[in-house]
Amino acid sequence: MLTGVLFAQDTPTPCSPLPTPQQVAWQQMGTYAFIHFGLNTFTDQEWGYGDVPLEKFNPSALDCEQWAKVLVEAGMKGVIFTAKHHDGFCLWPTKYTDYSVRNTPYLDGKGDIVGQLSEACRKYGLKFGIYLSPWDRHQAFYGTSLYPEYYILQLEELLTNYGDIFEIWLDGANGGDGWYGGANEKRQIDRRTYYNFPRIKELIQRLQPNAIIFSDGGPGCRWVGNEKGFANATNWAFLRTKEVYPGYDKAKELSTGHPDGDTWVPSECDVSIRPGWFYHQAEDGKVKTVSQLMDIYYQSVGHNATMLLNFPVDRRGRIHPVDSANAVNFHKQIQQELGKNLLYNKKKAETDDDFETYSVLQDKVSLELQLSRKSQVNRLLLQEYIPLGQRAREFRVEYHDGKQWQAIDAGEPTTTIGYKRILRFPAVTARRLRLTILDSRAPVCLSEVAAYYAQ
Ligand code: FUL
Repeated sequence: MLTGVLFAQDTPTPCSPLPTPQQVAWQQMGTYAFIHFGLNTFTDQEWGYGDVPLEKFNPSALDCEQWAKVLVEAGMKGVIFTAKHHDGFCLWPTKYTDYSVRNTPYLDGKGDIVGQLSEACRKYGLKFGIYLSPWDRHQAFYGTSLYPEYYILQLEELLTNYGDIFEIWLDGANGGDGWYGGANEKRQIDRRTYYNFPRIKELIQRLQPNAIIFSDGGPGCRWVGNEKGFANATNWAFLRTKEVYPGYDKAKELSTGHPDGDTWVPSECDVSIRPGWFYHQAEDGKVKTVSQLMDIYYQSVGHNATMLLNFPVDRRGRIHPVDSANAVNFHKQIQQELGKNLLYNKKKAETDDDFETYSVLQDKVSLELQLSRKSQVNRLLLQEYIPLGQRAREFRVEYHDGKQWQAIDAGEPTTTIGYKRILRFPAVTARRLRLTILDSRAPVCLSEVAAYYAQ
């Protein structure tokens, strides 16, 4: 029954807030990697205090191409690298501090790991991003008006010398205490104002206009409010941005977003493949399994977010074999589970596997979907054409059991869709499925709907 379904030529009015073209391209990446590596790797720490001697940094077999090859095989579309973590140690030979790779034994101080990784990314077709910790437990002048100047200069180096940057990660963490040039004390800053985020944003937009700026409140994308890798089933790509700042005290809200938000700030789910962000030998037996990674995938990418999967590079300077095996098998499992779309039909906008074409669904009018043959089905993927906004508030999916329509119970609320929503449910056997939008902000532009049988 196609009544009430309009076609692409009747272009619907956009429904604000809307994403920028850069945000749409970013969202389409789906999965990309984080790499945490630095002095902490050699001291078994997560948050270095800022006083670790530089002699400690000496990876024996560092190979950024090995990282890139593993990440490509694991289906990652880019990588964000900890150029500087909270301990203040810089993995590129910055002009602005001695506390960098330039003064370590690694390659007699000639190394530049930001450079080596950005080149490997170019060679293997990965996008490259930067994590530059605002909190710095090394510098004596952290907390004074000098530090924000230092931060801007470092950012400028990173944004100028290493090619295209797809994302800049502005971490909201600040635990207060640190070495601070030997002061060994606690320093509190005003998280809302100290770093002068409007100036940082202006610099990034000037030097790397396509870069997505991550922070608790965006503006490019937002933290999802936890480090477990999941977004809520109900997940809006909107925030009331004026309320949210890096270090936001109501982080739980970020897993759902603000349904009445005024700005497009989609969520990113950051999670480590191990318990820690940095490498610890004691965690070699605690690498997330394929099935754990799949759960995360369905609750991040499948919940209208992206998945930022961290790889703690080990003391040799390599991704550990267990991490790479699990990540590569995870990618194979996604391809196996979501490989063959049983609804594929190139004559219909919503099943032609082309994001740019869509059908417009009015509330409470059912869209019937014909499978290529009677089959078992246990996954359903839905996509809204987000350049026109995120619209669905609630929907229902059903299958025809030969006699009547039966509800499909996905075990979670079928509320928002957004860029991508994937439902998992116990297998049903059907030839026909039915989708009904029950409530929406405006008629839903359904870019794709796909059904799969994951074995
Ligand atoms: C947090 C940091 O404190 C962790 O060390 C890690 O870098 C994580 C991705 O972000 O805020």
